[in-house]
Amino acid sequence: MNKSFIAGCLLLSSLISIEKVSAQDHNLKVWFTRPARQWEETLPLGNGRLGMMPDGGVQNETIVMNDITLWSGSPQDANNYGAYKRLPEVRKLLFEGKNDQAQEIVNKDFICRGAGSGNGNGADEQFGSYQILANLHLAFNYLNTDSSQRNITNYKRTLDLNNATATCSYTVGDVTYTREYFTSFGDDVDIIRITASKPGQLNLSVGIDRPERFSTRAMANRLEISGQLKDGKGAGGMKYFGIVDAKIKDGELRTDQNRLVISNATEAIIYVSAKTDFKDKAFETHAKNLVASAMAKSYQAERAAHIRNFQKLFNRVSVNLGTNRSDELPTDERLAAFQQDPGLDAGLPALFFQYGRYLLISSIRVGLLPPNLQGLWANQVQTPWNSDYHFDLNIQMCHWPIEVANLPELDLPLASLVKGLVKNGSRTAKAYYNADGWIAHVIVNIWNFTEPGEAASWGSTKVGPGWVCNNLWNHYLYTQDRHYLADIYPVLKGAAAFYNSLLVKDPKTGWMVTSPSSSPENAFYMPNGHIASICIGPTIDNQIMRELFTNVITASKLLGNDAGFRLLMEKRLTEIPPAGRVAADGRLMEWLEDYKETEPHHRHISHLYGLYPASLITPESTPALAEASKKTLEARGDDGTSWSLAYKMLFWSRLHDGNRAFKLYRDLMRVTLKTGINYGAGGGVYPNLLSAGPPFQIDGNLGGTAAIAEMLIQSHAGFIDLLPAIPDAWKATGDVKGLKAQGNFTVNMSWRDGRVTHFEVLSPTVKRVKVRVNGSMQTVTTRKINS
Ligand code: FUC
Repeated sequence: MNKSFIAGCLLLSSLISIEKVSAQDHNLKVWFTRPARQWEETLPLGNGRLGMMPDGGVQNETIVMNDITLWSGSPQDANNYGAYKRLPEVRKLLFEGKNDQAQEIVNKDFICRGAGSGNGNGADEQFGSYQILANLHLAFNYLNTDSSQRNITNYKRTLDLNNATATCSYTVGDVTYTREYFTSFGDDVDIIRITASKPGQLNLSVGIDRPERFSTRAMANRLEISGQLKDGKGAGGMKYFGIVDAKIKDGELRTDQNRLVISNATEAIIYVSAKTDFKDKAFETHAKNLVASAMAKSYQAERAAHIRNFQKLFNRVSVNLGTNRSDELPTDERLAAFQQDPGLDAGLPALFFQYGRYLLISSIRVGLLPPNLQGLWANQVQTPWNSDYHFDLNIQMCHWPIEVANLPELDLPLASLVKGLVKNGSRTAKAYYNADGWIAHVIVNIWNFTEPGEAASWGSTKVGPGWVCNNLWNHYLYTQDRHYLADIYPVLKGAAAFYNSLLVKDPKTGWMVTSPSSSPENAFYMPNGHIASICIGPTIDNQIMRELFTNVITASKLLGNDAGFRLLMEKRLTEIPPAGRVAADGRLMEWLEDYKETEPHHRHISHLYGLYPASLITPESTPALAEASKKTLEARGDDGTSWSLAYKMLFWSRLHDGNRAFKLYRDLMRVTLKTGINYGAGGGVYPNLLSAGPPFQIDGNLGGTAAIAEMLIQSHAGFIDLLPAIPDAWKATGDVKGLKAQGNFTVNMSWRDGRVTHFEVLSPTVKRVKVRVNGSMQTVTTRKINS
């Protein structure tokens, strides 16, 4: 058979599968038959800057509004400049095995000055907190309806992922009311259209407020809200400004006190525009211009522009994992049914996967900020952990699905954030470690905070620069964009230079190891029974350096620069510890010494960094380390916070155990309504499918999305692996279109009984690429696409 004939068959088969997929995709809905009882049941809308979460209340509706730039706090210098002088002392104690004494010094001198994150409650400190922008209140009355008929029927509340629009409808008496909400990807405003099925039946008032630091005023039939947050220094911090305006059909629009009052209308379209002064001195004018521009268009034109722009990204990928008989169930009931029999609803994981893509598009705008711990959705002034950028896993996990899920441009705001940290991070590197390069420790905010946190046990971890460089590098691996590589090279080099400066020679092993360091958030028993976190050469540092130094070498060769630094990196690779070592009990060692951990089921499993996101450990290239990784996971146990469940799904996918990954996915789909901070077992999702640590953290959604992709396709080991970890539950039949593989390849495939029946690989120029299909390695020719 000649090649073009094969390509033709593949093309035809993929076209057939595309049709099947799009039929399936119409069902991408999260929906309920009652209003939300708490925020965690509301529906998230977002356009990368603005967010909106309507609760669908019939009498009173609260819509939580957000702007991703709205932070309290301010830039600061909390470095302890003398710290590095105590390094020799700390290092000596660590070499002598006196980790607890070393930790005392770290706890005193190697932390930030001042309040730091405020123990995760930094809203009033200089660190600040990401905050709610406002609550929009809609109060309805149904006066025209006879009170005996005021029962509510046909209630339905839906988020449709296909068009990034929420709706809510219900019937009161003989009038059906419909609300449609979207955060426009057109004119960058929030829009709510409310209609009554009979003329003149719409009566409502609209108000806007926030828990603190605001004033509202009504003028010319519109509302304005404005205020200034705390900067943590006793002066004024970030300013914000918002407008609520409306267009009505029939009836009357007026203002009363600080509310818009709409009477006897048939339709009302409410526009909310908001801006902050984050990098925008003319924010008030810009907010006004946005609302004017949106209101000058017809509702249908604005809605069409919104959907068109959203779908440019969203429609790149289709996923069908088999039967989804539960589409007809409201999402809360569907989640309950899934726990009973997860095999019956392959539509839920497909929905969850696309929900992750939807959340990424909705919470990231190119040119602005990466998603924070809650994406951009927050209903408090003091959000959990300040909703900051946690650099010891969380921010990185949020970016893991981006490339494989074919949304590469959404990786760029993280690269910008990291580039913006280099200046402060270099100052911090000098202050604490007299080091070259840059470091950001665990807690990072929009004010470029790079200092350690306020306690040694969690706040002085050093994985941040290397781990985030893994994300930056990943964008290059998938896109092959040389300009981008040249742009981020100084960031990668600066991170590598930092680790290089932190190395000392361990007299016991002869290896060059980081000192002082720690394995993120975990602690161990010393031989004397004392507990410590501070150590030398934790496994994750060794893995991160091995990966980062290798990437810097590769980049410098590709870019033809820095031969001297490259030589140093090559030398270091021969001097640092290996990517993993196996302990007497068969597990991968978390530390250089075989310490016993204080929490055997700890949520972080940082020493498996080499398995995911790095590719240092694979079942094929390092079978012994892969086996030790399995033992490690078994000992750690399956339970944990939502992000920990998602991470374990990823690990098992890399170990090619699809059923175990699927079991963890089922655990991740456990419903909770709890909101208190949890560090242990019991993570899951809220009824609206947002991940519950608890509290709501978006990392569990995005980590879970990455894991579902990882079960279907992998490309980290030098070839494209199709269905590397497909669970029994998805084997019967399925197809995907548009997933990406490293090397800028796009993959379409379908399968039956767990075996790939058709596939094709596309790329901008025709290439030969290795693909593992149904267990056998093939070299295939790609089909050319424009991209
Ligand atoms: C790390 C994790 C916690 C939580 C916090 C935001 O500290 O250990 O579980 O996710 O980040």
